[in-house]
Amino acid sequence: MSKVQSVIAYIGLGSNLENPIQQVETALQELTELKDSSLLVQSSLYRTEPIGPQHQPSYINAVAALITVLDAEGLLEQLQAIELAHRRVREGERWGPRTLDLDLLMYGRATIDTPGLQVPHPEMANRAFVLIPLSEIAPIDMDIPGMGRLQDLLFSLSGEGVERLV
Ligand code: A4P
Ligand code: MG
Repeated sequence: MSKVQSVIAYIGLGSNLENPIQQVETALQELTELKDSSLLVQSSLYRTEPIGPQHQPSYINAVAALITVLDAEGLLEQLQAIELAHRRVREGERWGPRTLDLDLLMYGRATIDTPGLQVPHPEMANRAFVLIPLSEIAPIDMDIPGMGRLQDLLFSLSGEGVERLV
């Protein structure tokens, strides 16, 4: 029998429409039911100021870690199916409001650069709404391929506009 190769993947969750707290909590529940995967740990929820167009509601963000035997493309497919189930319509302006956005932030130590999938997520190093929840659940000195250590990225970032919900 061949050995199963499991991978740890980090998922970013975001919502700013139609009861965002519930959208994110439901999505976390759905991640626990993902095939060939198990949810290891999830961060707190955060209320965050929008990046991009400012004329949109604040977001609820969180980050989760999964252990999975899906390949990266298969995992993205599963994440998009959850987005669809949250009735997300994918045609608004770039970085505009959404009921649910699931980003594949990291897939083990892989670097992927195809038209449909870039990993690590190209914007994650610039985003406090990703790095702050990530630092709750990942080793603080984790190296993010091509981007640097989590602690250094956090240090050069303002945490303004990111408030942890209790
Ligand atoms: N895609 C490529 N790489 C990935 C990846 N690593 N994870 C492709 C997920 N998808 C990936 O995504 C468009 C295409 O990206 C997908 O079809 C997939 O093949 P999308 O989710 O439809 O588009 P999008 O989310 O509108 O665009 P983008 O550039 O991914 O936006 P982001 O980066 O997700 O940012 N402000 C706050 N405070 N909090 C937020 O969560 N989110 C955004 C959206 C803007 N401002 C925000 C927040
Ligand atoms: Mg996205």
